[in-house]
Amino acid sequence: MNQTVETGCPFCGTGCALSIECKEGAYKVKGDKSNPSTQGDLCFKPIQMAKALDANRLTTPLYRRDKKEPFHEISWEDALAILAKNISSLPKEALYFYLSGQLLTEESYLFTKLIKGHLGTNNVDANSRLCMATAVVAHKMVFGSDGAIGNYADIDDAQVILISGSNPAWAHPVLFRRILARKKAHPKTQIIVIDPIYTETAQKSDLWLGLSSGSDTMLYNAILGELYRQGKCDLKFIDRATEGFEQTLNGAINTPFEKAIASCELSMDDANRLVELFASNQKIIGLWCQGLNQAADGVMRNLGFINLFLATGRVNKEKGLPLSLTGQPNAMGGREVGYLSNGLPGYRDVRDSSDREVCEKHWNLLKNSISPSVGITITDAIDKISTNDIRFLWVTCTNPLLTLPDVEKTHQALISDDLFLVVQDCVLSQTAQLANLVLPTASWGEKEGSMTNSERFIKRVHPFKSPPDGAKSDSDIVCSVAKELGFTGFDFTDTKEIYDEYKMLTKGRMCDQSNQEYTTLSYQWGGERLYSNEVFATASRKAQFHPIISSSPILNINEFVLITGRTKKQWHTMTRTGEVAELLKDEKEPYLLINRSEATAMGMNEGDITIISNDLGSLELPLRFGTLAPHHLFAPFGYPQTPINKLIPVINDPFSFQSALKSARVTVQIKAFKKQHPSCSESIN
Ligand SMILES: Nc1nc2c(c(=O)[nH]1)N[C@H]1C(S)=C(S)[C@@H](COP(=O)(O)OP(=O)(O)OC[C@H]3O[C@@H](n4cnc5c(=O)[nH]c(N)nc54)[C@H](O)[C@@H]3O)O[C@H]1N2
Ligand SMILES: Nc1nc2c(c(=O)[nH]1)N[C@H]1C(S)=C(S)[C@@H](COP(=O)(O)OP(=O)(O)OC[C@H]3O[C@@H](n4cnc5c(=O)[nH]c(N)nc54)[C@H](O)[C@@H]3O)O[C@H]1N2
Ligand code: SF4
Ligand SMILES: [Mo]
Repeated sequence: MNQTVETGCPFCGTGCALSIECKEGAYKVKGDKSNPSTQGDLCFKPIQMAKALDANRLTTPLYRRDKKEPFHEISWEDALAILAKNISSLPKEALYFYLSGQLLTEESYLFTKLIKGHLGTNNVDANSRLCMATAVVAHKMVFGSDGAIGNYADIDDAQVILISGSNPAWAHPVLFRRILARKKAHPKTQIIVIDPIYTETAQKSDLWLGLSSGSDTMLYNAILGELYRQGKCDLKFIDRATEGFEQTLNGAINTPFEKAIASCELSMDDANRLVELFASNQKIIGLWCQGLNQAADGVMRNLGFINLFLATGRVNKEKGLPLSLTGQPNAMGGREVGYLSNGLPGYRDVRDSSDREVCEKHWNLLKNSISPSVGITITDAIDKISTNDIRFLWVTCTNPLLTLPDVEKTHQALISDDLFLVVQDCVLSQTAQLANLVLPTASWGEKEGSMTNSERFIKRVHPFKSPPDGAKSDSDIVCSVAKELGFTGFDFTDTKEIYDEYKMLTKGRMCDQSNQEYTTLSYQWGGERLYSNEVFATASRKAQFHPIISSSPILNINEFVLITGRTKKQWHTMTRTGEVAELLKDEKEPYLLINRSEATAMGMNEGDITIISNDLGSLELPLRFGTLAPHHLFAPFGYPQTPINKLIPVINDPFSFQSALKSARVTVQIKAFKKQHPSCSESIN
């Protein structure tokens, strides 16, 4: 078909709207200039991805009863019957479902309706547990509801752009371009980066605070205490619109400023600069992502960061605000439909009886069909597979073998003879390779639906090509299985009908979109900013300060902090972007980033093969030099041949149950010198 199709990018949470020119089976990807959120900008990932949409695609369901046997191809009819039989033959407590922020809203909604409504279990989680769970909890604690409070336009007139634990130059490129555009238009704009690594974002900033990993809470407490000492907190705003300041401050001023800053391994000049900026009247927009979310004290890091904005009256257009960056393209939509183990559509909660009742009525279910108990999280589910309490796992649009902490533990659970593993994916991912049943899906460019981006902007996605013969859309699969199980309420003729059913569950809720027309859907729920009237979604209608418990990480002698994160061109476990030559340029091989001086002191050089290890195991990686805080290393986690999560223990934040995936303690030693190493050309092992 020769035509132009409006759709959305399937990669990061920036959520760019795209316009695809289709001509004789080739796709030219451009930005959709008519979209108010991303204004026609885009990066190279979707442009290049469009060249390899058909690479390695699954086209028929695969099945084996015994995981040690090879797969054989089966019909969809048989696949659905096998799936339904396995679901109905087990008690609902033994079922578990694992979804993804890369699914479309309609798909996540259907799964939620099937699992929480019809099957009556909340044993469902999404990879948002590894990504945004911490930010969700922090938003609820401070503002009373999930939902990022600001919008991208706040970048355009910000005087200070404070980025902590986020590398948007790689992970949110279009947003980063918007930041650089602001700087270009107003050179006095200050870009400040708090990150143990001198990332590309830090390299383009005005000030890099290369703090020691894990010292964020110490830093934010220290800045808060110093602002107070200098009389620079906005006491009128604090009094008028917030609660909990005094208690929070008491904790923050405990440690003397100099001592706290020294323990973050930062200079007093840099810390004072941060205090000065918060003390000024300048508009500050604060952006953060996984450097604050994926930690054992992730919620505390989020709260500590947000406290600085609350304390200086920064929750508005004039003085700025904190804006949490979302990772996946539709993690926001998934949160709105309530796909995490405690949620229900419209930001509802399974623990609330009226929330349950509304959904039960909407779904024509009997009262008490929805369970009031919060389901277990994915890392708990992995434990419960090992103890045989979970015996069925259906994984959709995520590759947990490589992305959950402790790969060996996950592997042992997934290969268990007693677990029936279903994987729904468009390619044979590493997780799919361990399954009993593989369901081939349509993918980006082949599906109809909607997505919400990081600034709460909802847009439609449309197909611009047909899926390979034999692949079904995720929505289709859920509806077919539901019908096979004998449930009614899954007879939709198109995704409009699904959305129209879902949107009524948002009526009167924070994420209200009930008046929106599907065909013209292009809408920022909540308006430009949330809470601009200083009325918050908490019980008292006031924003809540929370005291921060600081924790300083302690390293043993010879230990390093291994930071894990992304590469610039690849997407997570590379199942799709790994098929595109242009996106593999400079990123074909995994690597370990180290400070040159530390490597030299250990007799290592660039290109040498190192062994990094800890209690969980070891991995071999070639060395690259970079600039990091002392005793820090970095390795990208997505390379299947060197699964970094082999070295990440399961340690979860106690409030969000998000895993501390951002770092692990390791030692590093040399395995082999690079071949052309001038002093030694042979392997020492
Ligand atoms: N190219 C590309 N883009 C992506 C993705 C991808 O796979 N590839 N994935 C998307 C997804 S799902 C997500 S969640 C986002 C993630 O986006 P980001 O969070 O920006 O990316 P990360 O690389 O995970 O880590 C961010 C930064 O946190 C820093 N950090 C580590 N420890 C600390 C600490 O203790 N304190 C502070 N302040 N910083 C710390 C790291 O050094 C790193 O630079 O990216 C999205 N965009
Ligand atoms: N150490 C460490 N670990 C991490 C992180 C980290 O920073 N450090 N980050 C965490 C974060 S923030 C995230 S978001 C996760 C990401 O982790 P995952 O979601 O597990 O990783 P992906 O590679 O994005 O997996 C997506 C899967 O969906 C498939 N897929 C693509 N399109 C479709 C579709 O339309 N339908 C279906 N059914 N399948 C499809 C792809 O082929 C792929 O197998 O990783 C987490 N793990
Ligand atoms: S910035 Fe993110 S959403 Fe926009 S085109 Fe790039 S990957 Fe896609
Ligand atoms: Mo993520």
